[in-house]
Amino acid sequence: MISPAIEQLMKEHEETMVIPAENVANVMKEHPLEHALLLLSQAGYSTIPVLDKEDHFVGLLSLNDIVKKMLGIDGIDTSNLEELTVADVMKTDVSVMRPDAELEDVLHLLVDASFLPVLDHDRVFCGIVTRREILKAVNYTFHAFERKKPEAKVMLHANL
Ligand code: 2BA
Repeated sequence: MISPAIEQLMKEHEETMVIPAENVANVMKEHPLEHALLLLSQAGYSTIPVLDKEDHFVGLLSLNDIVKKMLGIDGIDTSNLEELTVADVMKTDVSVMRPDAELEDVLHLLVDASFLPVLDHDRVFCGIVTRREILKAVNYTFHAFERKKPEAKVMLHANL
């Protein structure tokens, strides 16, 4: 269990921990793979969320998944992408989180995933929590804990 004093300090970063949906690059599952390749390259990220027309999260698309489909016997062949859509190559077995997820669970999941899609109870995509934002909050917490030590200790004792 994470100590309440530490959790309280981490919560001071709560607002910036989630990158809201409107700032997250995404693709539609119906997009042709060629178009998705263009979007991914322009966004500059290695993996981005896949949504349906109602903004439900349906999976993740990575550059690696597309490149694998482009590999022919004679090397790279983009014509292999013509017949395929994002839905044909996206990963659907993905760790996700709710907006009110426990910090401890989020930290555990971010050991293996570089970001977690945040979904509401209808699986509508709300944004992502990235390792980077969490590490920034952890960094802040380590420094703030030292500065606020007496205050934090009182909290720790009060919650024991
Ligand atoms: P990657 O694309 O593999 O990026 C790994 C790390 O490289 C990122 O970690 C970030 O620190 C840096 N980075 C890559 N592209 C960047 C860019 N265009 N601008 C600024 N920094 C960039 P995190 O920030 O922890 O992100 C973890 C993963 O979350 C990223 O992995 C990407 O798959 C996804 N991601 C992050 N922000 C995103 C966004 N706005 N839209 C879509 N996906 C995003």
